[in-house]
Amino acid sequence: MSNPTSSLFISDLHLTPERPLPVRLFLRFIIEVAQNAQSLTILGDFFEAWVGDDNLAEAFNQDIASALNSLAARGVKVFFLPGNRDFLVGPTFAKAAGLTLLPDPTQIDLYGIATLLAHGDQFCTDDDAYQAFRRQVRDPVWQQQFLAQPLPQRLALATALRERSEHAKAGKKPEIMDVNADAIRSALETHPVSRIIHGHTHRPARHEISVHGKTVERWVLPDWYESGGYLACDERGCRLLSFA
Ligand code: LP5
Ligand code: MN
Repeated sequence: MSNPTSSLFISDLHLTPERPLPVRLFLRFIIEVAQNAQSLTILGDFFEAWVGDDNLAEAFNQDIASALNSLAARGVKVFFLPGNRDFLVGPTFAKAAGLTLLPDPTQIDLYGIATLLAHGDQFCTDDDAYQAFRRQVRDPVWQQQFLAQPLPQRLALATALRERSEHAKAGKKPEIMDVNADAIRSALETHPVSRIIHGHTHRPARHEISVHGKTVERWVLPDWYESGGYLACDERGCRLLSFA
């Protein structure tokens, strides 16, 4: 389902030259699906790790930015809401890729339905170690200090952090890495929407929540490790579709 009146949502591709399958899938997805849509919104963790826009010097990142730019050139609007891997994406990348950056979360009107877009990590409030880490790396002063370090040092730090993260996750119960129901309800108090779309947990599904007697649908996007997938929305509603 992709036509000039549908809006597509993807997340958690974790693109890196070290994992060619998702890269190939994404480049095909652009030509076969996204090119024919009205918009493509990336809900974070598009890159395996983004250590600063000066890393656009790397050919791989240039190629990805150009691929995204081809959509803008065809009139497809592209939006990017960052995740926990690529929250340092900035205006230089946005310009190179022809896209618009969105804050996390962002409320939109999607074919008349108030919809909240988020990466999803902020809802995983049972994961205390992660939330403490998140507070540290989202601090603007900390980010400035990080970005002031030479690029090779930042890349090495990101690799070390990825390893620590994988090690830490292996020792966590799966349920603490899912969203917390109260965190979702609290987001719905601030943003009284009828639909939430997010990624991060890699647990693609459609959930229904009842809030003050109103039904809210929560769509969770898939990752792209073994096959791709996306949410396609139009005036009739949303559907999760796979792309292999
Ligand atoms: O990413 P994913 O899905 O595997 O796991 C996340 C949480 N992990 C992270 C870390 C990222 O994977 C690494 C990001 C690297 C790129 C960023 C570059 C720019 C910043 C560079 C900073 C040096 O987000 C993981 C969650 C999981 O989601 C599920 O929700 O559990 O959280 C963790 O694993 C965090 C650990 O529990 C705690 C980590 C402590 C590390 C402390 C080091 C602090 C030192 C920082 C400065 C060197
Ligand atoms: Mn994530």
